[in-house]
Amino acid sequence: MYNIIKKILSPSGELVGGLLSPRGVGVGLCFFLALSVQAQNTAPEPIGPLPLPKQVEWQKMETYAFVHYGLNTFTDKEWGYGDADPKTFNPSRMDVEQWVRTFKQAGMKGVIIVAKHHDGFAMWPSPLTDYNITHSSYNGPKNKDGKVDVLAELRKACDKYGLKMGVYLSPWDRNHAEYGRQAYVDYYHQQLTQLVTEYGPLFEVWLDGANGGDGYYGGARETRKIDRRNYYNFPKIHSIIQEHQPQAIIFSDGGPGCRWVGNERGEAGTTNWSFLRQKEVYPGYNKSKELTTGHPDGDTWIAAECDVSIRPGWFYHPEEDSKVKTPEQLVDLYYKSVGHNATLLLNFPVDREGRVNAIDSANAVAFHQMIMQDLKTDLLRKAKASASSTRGKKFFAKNLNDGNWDTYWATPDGEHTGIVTFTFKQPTKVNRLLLQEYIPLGQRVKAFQVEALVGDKWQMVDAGEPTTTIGYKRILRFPTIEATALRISVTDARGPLCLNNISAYFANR
Ligand code: FUL
Repeated sequence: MYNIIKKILSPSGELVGGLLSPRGVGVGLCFFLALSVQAQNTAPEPIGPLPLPKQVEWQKMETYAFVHYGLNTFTDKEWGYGDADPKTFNPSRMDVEQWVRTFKQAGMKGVIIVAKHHDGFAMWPSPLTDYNITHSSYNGPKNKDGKVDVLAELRKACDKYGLKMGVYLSPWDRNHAEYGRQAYVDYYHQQLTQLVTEYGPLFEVWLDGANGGDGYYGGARETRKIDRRNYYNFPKIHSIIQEHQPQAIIFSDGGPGCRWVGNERGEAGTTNWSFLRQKEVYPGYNKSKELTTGHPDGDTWIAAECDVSIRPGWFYHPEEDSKVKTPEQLVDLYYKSVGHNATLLLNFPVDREGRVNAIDSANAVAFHQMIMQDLKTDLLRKAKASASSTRGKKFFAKNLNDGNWDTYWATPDGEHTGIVTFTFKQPTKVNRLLLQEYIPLGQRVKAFQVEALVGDKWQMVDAGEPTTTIGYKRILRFPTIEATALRISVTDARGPLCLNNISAYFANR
C-alpha cells in the first residue's frame, strides 16, 4: 500500500492534483478516501531511550553561565588545599547583579554557582561549618537572617533578570576533618539539603567527579582515598535532590540528568548520542573519552553538557587577563557544543573586585551578538519544502520550515532513510545549516548528507566534519555557496525519521 501512496503523492507529500481532474474525479475521490484511512496519521512510535520532559526543557536553554569564585580567587589557586584563612576572601566592589546582567546580555539562560569548591569554603552561611562566607572579610548585602550570603544575592539577581539558578557542590572537601569517613558523607548530605531547600528553584545541581586525595582535612594534612563509586552514597544524594527539586537536572560524569562531555575544552563530538549505558558511568569515570560521543547503545537518556572556562583557569588569575577567549573563539565553541547536540556551560572566573571582569564581559556579549547575527534570518522559511516520502498529512515536509518546534516531518514505519529538498525562489547565498530531531520521540539519525543545487548541478556540501548524528540540534558550517536548492538525505537511522526543524543561514563575516 505504501508504494501506491508514494506514486500518487507529489514530492511534498501532498496528493497530486491531476487525480482530481474532472475525468478522474470519481476514481480520485475513492482513492482519496481509501488513502485517508490508510495513510499513517498517527505519530511514529517513540524509540528509547527517551528524554524526560525536564531534560528537553533543559536542553532548550542551550547556553548558561558558570561562576567560580571563592578563596582561590584571592590565593591565586585552582585547587585550594582547604587551609586558607576565610578572611582572605575580600572583594572590593562585589556586585552580583553585574554578573547576572552580563550573563543576560551574553544570551545565557541561567547560572550555576560554585557554592563550595574542593577547598570546602561555603559561599553561603552554612551553620554546619565555620569555614563559610560569614567568617570572611566580605561585607555585602545581608540575607533575611542578617548574614552575608552570596547564594541569596544570586537568587535575587536571577529573579530580577529572569535567569535560572543552579548550584555546584563539590563532593571532595579538603577542609573537612571527617572527609573519608561516614560523618563527612552525612555532612555533605546535610549541606546539599540546605541548598535544595533554601534558595528557591534550581535548574541544575552539579556533582563534580574530581578528587586528588590530599588535603588539610581539619589539620591532618594527609592523603585520603575514597571509593569514588560508593563513598558519597549517590542514590541518597539523588533522592535528596529529587525530593526537593524534582525539576532539577543532576549533572555528573554519568548523569542521571545530564553528563560531562569528557573534556574541558567545550567540545562535544560530531557524533554525539544523548544516551549512556548508565550503570557503567559514575563521577570520576576513567573512560571519559566515551562521554564525548555518548554510548550509541545506551539505555538511558543523558545528554552532554560542555563545561569550559572563558579563561584558561576556572578561577581568576590576573596573569590570565591577556588570555580571555575572543568572541571568535567563543563562537567556534558554540558551534562545537550547541551545534553538536550539547549545551554550553561557559565559566566566568569572577575577579578580585567581585565582578565579571570587563574583558570577559565584553567578549561574552560580543560572542552572543555574533551568533545572533550568524543565525539571524532563516533562509528556508520562504523556500518550498518537499520530501521523498511522508507519513501522512500531519507529518509533511513543510513542518520542517514552519518555525514551530512541535510539528515535524516523519517517514512511514519501516522507512529509516529519506530525502528533503528545499527550493529557493532564486539563487541564495548560504553557509550554515541547522537541523533538529524531534527528541521527545527519541534520537534517531545515524548518518546524513547535504547537497546544494548550484547552477544545474547538485554538489556535495562539505562541512569539514562527519555528518552523523543530529539530536536536539546540529549546526553545520561550510564555505558560502549560491544555491537554488538544498537537499538533505538521511542515509541511516534507528527508525522512521522525525525531524522538526531545518534552517539555513548566510553568516556574513
Ligand atoms: C573540575 C574541578 O576540579 C575544577 O576545579 C572545576 O571546578 C571544574 C568545573 O570541574 O572537576
